[in-house]
Amino acid sequence: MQTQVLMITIVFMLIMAIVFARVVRSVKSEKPLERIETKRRGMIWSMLIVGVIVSLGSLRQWPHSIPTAGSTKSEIVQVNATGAQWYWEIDTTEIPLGKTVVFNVKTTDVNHGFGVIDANGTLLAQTQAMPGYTNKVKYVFDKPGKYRVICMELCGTGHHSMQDEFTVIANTEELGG
Ligand SMILES: [Cu+2]
Repeated sequence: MQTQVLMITIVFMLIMAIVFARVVRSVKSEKPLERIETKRRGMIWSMLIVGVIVSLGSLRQWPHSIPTAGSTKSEIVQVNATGAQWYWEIDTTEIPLGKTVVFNVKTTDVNHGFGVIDANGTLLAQTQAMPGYTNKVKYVFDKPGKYRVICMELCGTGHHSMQDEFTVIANTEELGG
C-alpha cells in the first residue's frame, strides 16, 4: 500500500511540475492577457478534477480494516494485558501464528502505552492503557519467535523496566487452548 501511495504521489507531483512549467512558459510568452486567463482557469479546473478523482480513488479504502487472516470469531485469540507501575501482566506467554489476536489492554493505576515489538525492535501494534477503560488492539503475527511488550508512555521512575515477552508459536496444537 505504501508503494502505491508513493507512486500516486510521484505521478501527481510530475503532473503538477508539468502544469507549473507550462504556466511559467505561457506567462513568459507575450500572449494577450485574456488568453492566458482562460488557459489558467482551464488548468485550475482540470487540476481540481484530477485532484478529486485521485482523492476519491485513493482514499476510498481508508481507513484500513485490520487484517483478520480469515479468522472466525471463535478463532480469535483473546489476550489480556494489564499495565501497572512498573510491569506488564499478560495472561499468556504463547500466542499462535497466523491467527487474529486481540489484546485487551488495561491499567491498574496510571496511563501506560502498550506496545508490541519484534526481535528487531520494530513496533507492530500499540494502544493506550487508560484507567477505567479496556482498549483493544488486533494483530496477526506472521513470524514465529519472541516478541516483547514495552511501555510507550513515561509513567514514572520504573518506566524503562516495564517489559514483558511472549512467544509466537507456529504449531498451535502445542497450546493448551
Ligand atoms: Cu510506562
